[in-house]
Parts: sequence; C-alpha cells; structure tokens
Amino acid sequence: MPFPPDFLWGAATSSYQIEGAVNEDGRGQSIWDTFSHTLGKVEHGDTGDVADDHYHRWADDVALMADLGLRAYRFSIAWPRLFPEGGTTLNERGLAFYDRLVDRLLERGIRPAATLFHWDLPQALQDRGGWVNRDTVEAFAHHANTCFEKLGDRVPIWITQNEPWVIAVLGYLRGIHAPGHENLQEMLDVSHHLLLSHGRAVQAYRSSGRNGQIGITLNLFATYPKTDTDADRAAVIGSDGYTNRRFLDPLFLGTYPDDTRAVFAAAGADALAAVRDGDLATIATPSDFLGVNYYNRRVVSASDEEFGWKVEPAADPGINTSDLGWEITPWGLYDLLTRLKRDYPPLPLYVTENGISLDDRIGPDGAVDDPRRIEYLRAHFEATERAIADGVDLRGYFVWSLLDNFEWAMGYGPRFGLVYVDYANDQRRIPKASAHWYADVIRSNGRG
Ligand code: IFM
Repeated sequence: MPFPPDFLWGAATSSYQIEGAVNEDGRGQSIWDTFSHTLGKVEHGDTGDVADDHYHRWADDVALMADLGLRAYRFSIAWPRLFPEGGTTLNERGLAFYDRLVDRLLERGIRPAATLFHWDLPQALQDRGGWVNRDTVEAFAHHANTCFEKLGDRVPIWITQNEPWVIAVLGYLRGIHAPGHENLQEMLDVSHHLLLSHGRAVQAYRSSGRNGQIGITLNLFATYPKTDTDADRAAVIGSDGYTNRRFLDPLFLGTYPDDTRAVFAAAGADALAAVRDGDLATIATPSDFLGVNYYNRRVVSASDEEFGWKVEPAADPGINTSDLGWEITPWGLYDLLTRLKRDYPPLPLYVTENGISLDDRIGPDGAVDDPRRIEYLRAHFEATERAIADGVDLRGYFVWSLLDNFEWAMGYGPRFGLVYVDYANDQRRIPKASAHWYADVIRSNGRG
C-alpha cells in the first residue's frame, strides 16, 4: 500500500474565505475588505463580510471535520485579527479565536496546519506600500513570531506563505486580486519580498525552539507545449521560469534563474531590483517541507505577447473540465511531483490544495450528489499514489476545500467544498457525496 500509515489526509480553508465577522473582536481591515467593497472588483459585489460565518460556527465545523475523520486541517490565521494596524500591538481577542480553534482540533484528534498568510494583508500595511515595501517583511516576521510563541506549542505544521505567484501576479500585475495594481516592477519586488518573508519566518521558527515543521506553499503548474515544435518547447521553458522556477530556485537552489531575469529585462523590469546582500541566503534557509497546490495543467505556445509565450485555453475535447472550465489533468500532478524530486534537493512534500469547483445543487432528497468531484479526487489520489510508488516523499494531502466559500474575485458562485454551504438558509452545512466518500478514503488509508 503506497500511502504510508501516518499519511496526513486533510482538508484546507483560509481565513477571509470562510470566517466573516470582519468587524468583530477588534479585527482590523484587510486589503480584501477594501477590494471586495470596491465596485466592480468581485462578481455580484460579493464580499467576505459574512462568508461561511465560520468565526461563529467554528465548533460545529470542527465537529464536522471529526465526523469526516480528517487527520489534519489546514486553516490560515488572519493577520489583521492579531495585528489590526499591522504593527506590533497584539489584539488578544483575535488571537483567542485561533487558540480555541487549535485546542478543539487537538481534542478531536485533528492535527492543525496553520498558514501565516493567505492574502488578507492588514490594510494599514497596504497604506504604507504593502508587499512592495520591504518593511512589510519585518512586520510579517513579527506576526509569524507571535504565532509561534502563542500557538507553536500545539500547532505542529506551519505554512509561511500561500501561493506567492498568485499574490504577486494577480494582485500586482494583472490587477484582478487585491490590491489591484498593474505594474511589472512591483510584481517582481513583491515576489522577492514574499520569498524573503518566508525565509525570515523560517529563521524565527528555528530561533523559537519549537520542533514542528515549517515550509511554504507554492501553486505550481505542470506545463506542456501546444505542439511538438522547438518554439513551443521553448515556450514551456519560459512559462516554467515565470510560474515555477523563479520561486523554486531561490528557495531550494539559492539563485534566481537567469533566463527569466532576461525575459523581464526585455520587458523593462529588473527581477533583482529589490534583492539585497544576504537575501538569497535568507530565502534558502532550509525548510522542513514544500507545500504544493495543484489544480490543472498549463498548455503554452510561442507568441509575440508579453514574455514570448501564451497560455492556451482548455481546448482539447478529450479532456473534461470543471464548471469553471479548468481542465481535469491528474497526470500533471504526477509529472509535477516527480519533477520536483528530479530537479531539486530531497524534501518532504505535502499537497496543500487540490480540488474542483462544480455547480453543486441540493437535490429533491436534500442531498448534494457530486460524482464528478469524487472522480476528480480519485484520479488525483491515484496519480499521487503512483508518484509515491516512484519514490516521491509525499506526507499528506489537503483537499481544497472543506467548505464552499468566497472564491476571491469570483465571489460565491464557484463551489469547491466537500461540504455544501447553503448561504441563504442559515448557512446550513450539507456534506456532499464526496465528503462521505472521502471519509471512506481516510478510513481505508487511500482505498476509498
Ligand atoms: O480558493 C483558492 C485558494 O484560496 C488558493 N488556491 C486556489 C483556490 C481555488 O482557486
């Protein structure tokens, strides 16, 4: 049986996507409060003001996790709950929420995996430049250190940053996520500061004397050429540098890739502008694991656009898609995991997110039947199993997501949850068929 006996089957969420209660217990404003309240930024004007109301329903939600038999739960700590002004004045009432949550998870035998930043930056820090400003790195180190001090005796798994590519590219280059900027140089400076903040948090963790595990989560793309031509194969290398290597290389090889730097230079920007002496060593401070978020493959072709390549839309009629139109390509996960093993020094891996958005509906019998989610997960578990059999050191798997939730600029339309949230009817939770199936998978350690 390839899944090791202590394999960590879990599910994941993030603070802004589920908590709501944005004005309670001294929480400060985050950039996603600002962004979602700006006309035209989020579908249907949706906001995270109430979200899944998890801030009030956390105890029931933990009971639900226990019913599913989850071995681990990945959640994020909202920085503006702990530090409403982004500085060093701790809001004890905000901390108390996570304190209770962690204790209850442990009581129910569920291992907490805490992410220190999943995009809800204190607005006060954004007002001073956000991640473009190097001071935000030190503010983050303080936030991280506080979390280690207050919760580190009970939280055994820490994730520093979630998806720096998304934060930098969607938030600072494409303008479709908070804070909504469109500036290539900012995107590069932000990418560097996010990596640096990871390194600073790992250093703080080591100094704290805690003996759990700490790592970063990257969204990585398995990338393929549209055609078998030299030009499209070169496009794969370009795209891989842009999405994957410019994060992986500094973290695990201690360098930024020269080829991506040249591409950005041709576009008039300097990928190393924000780099100072010692930064690369800080970023490469050894982690205990790498978290991998995987949803679908990426197909690219050569192009005159922007960086010399472009992403091809899902166009293969032989490949099914999610209801967001994302291709279902489980072999990409196998390729990605085995590639990490091949190209980078050995490091334990976790799949920290994987899942599918479907237009789930409550049936006449009151149940939510989602066979396509079961098929999606089954295929991805099988791909994972193959990767483990081929020597990949994978320690756990967190399905995205435990609950339907606020899907950023797309609002509440997409449903990624194992558990349906009936927003209009008192936030009723209905475990979908996939949740019951996943409970079997966990019980049988992968044989569901
Ligand atoms: O909902 C997001 C999550 O916040 C980060 N990773 C991708 C998910 C689905 O888009």
